[in-house]
Amino acid sequence: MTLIIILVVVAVLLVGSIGFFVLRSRSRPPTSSSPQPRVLPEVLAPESVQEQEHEPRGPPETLPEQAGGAPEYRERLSRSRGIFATLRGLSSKSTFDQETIDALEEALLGADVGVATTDFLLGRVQEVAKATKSDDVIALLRAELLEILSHRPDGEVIDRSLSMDVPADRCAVWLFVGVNGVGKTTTIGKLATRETASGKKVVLAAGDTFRAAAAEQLAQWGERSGAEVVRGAEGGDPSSVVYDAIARGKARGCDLVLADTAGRLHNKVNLVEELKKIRRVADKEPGHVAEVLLVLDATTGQNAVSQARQFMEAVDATGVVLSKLDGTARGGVVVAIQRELGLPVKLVGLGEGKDDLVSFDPAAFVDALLAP
Ligand SMILES: Nc1nc2c(ncn2[C@@H]2O[C@H](COP(=O)(O)OP(=O)(O)O)[C@@H](O)[C@H]2O)c(=O)[nH]1
Ligand SMILES: [Mg+2]
Repeated sequence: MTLIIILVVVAVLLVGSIGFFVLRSRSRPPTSSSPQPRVLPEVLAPESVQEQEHEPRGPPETLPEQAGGAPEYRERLSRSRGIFATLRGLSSKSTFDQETIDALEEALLGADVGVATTDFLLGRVQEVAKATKSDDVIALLRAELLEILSHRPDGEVIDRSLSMDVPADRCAVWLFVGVNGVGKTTTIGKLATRETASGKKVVLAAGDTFRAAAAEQLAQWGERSGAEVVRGAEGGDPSSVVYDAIARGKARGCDLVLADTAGRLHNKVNLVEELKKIRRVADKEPGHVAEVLLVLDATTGQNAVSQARQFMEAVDATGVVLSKLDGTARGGVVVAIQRELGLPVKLVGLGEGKDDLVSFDPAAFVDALLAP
């Protein structure tokens, strides 16, 4: 009897442990020998208007006031400057050899000047080096970059001024366009600060009605800068908001309306049509569109150039604001924008703070990259 009981207990234990091992092996994660589903990277169409996802947020609150006002190009462009370190190191050499040419090419491509403009610059620098028997690669590059950044191909000096040129009794409107996340609202906030400080009466039009948070972000900049903000309902008609802002501005004797727009809609055609409509409406009495500023994000490098081409088809931009030049090594894109698009880069963003928007200064920019 005892023997039977022992046999039954052993049998039960045996069956239990087999069941346990079977279950365990089923729930084990697949080993390297088991095939895994491959996750393919999402392919982005290069020619589509790509937007950068972000939650609109208000101006940074804790930024220290800058002691000297405007930020320093050299300090803010330290990452792009880093790309030119090898080239700067070669500048004192007394021969213009293959090593120098390779370092030049590497620096230009590394700073996202782009293939076409890099080829152009390599050709020009070598040509001038030969003709003048010069071997100072930094001096040669500096001169060529300044030429591209200061003159149009027809030789005319590039005009970077922001126009307030409007018919009598009209209110000047500066319209800001560009994809989501590039820095339109922040640029408007910084400009509102600058223009109100210079004595202008400024009204901000919250033409990005896509999300309530966008108008809220603009409202915070309005509060900070002392500019009045006109906003509509979420999902409302952006043209009406812009028109209301102009009418309000006109009634209160304002000098300038800065109009924000949404960088995204359900599709590209809608966005383009919407922008055209806003422009038409803003140009009606009592408004007059004096600037259409295309905001591009420097951290997107060459993609900013293709984005710009698409916007230029849709709206007649009068200039570019290149944001986020700080904190990116891709600062060379400004050279490609200037040379390949023929649109003046009027303003650059060197940080998130209210004083971090400056007029584009080619000499300060080039020296930030190349000066010892
Ligand atoms: N570092 C840096 N950040 C910036 C600059 N301009 C804008 N930003 C940031 O970029 C983000 C998107 O800006 P926002 O103005 O909301 O873009 P919008 O969607 O085009 O209106 C925000 O977090 C801004 O603070 C800049 O010049 N430098
Ligand atoms: Mg915005």
